Amino acid sequence: MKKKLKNNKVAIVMGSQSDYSTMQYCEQVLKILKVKFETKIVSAHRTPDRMYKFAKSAEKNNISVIVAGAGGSAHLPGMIAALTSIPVIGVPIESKKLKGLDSLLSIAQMPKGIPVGTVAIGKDGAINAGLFAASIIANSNNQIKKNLNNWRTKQTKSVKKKPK
Ligand code: RP5
Repeated sequence: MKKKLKNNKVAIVMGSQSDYSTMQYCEQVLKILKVKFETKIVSAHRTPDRMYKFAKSAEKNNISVIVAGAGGSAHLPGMIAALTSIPVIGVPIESKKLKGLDSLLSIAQMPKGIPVGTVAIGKDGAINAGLFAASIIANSNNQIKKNLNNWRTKQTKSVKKKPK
């Protein structure tokens, strides 16, 4: 069955305002690739009702991919993934005490049954989450596929043959 074109939106969520300095890089990538997105603060432990409502209504709100950034004992991506079958990409936020290793392990080490795609800790992860989300959308949207391929071609061309 062909996916309806309107199902092309990415939701970027994060556990705290403090995560935005990292998650803004995901927004930047989606803007460049002209992927529609919405951004929200949704915390699994501080606003559990908001998280539940967000995840349960994501499909009817035409969300096709969820990017969830969280730090510390980062259960947000896994909790959202448990509430919806929309693909969830988790971005481990760099935590102060353990430098994000705690976030990475709690997102990546999901027990079998509920998968969460996991990217690198911090800015690189947020950028790759945007690219990953765009590549999922590109499966059913030729324009986004074109934008993504152009972006990659540009990246390839920007690599010099010799160091200065
Ligand atoms: C998590 O706790 C958030 O994802 C954030 O990374 C971490 C710390 O939050 P704040 O204390 O900075 O609000 O919920």
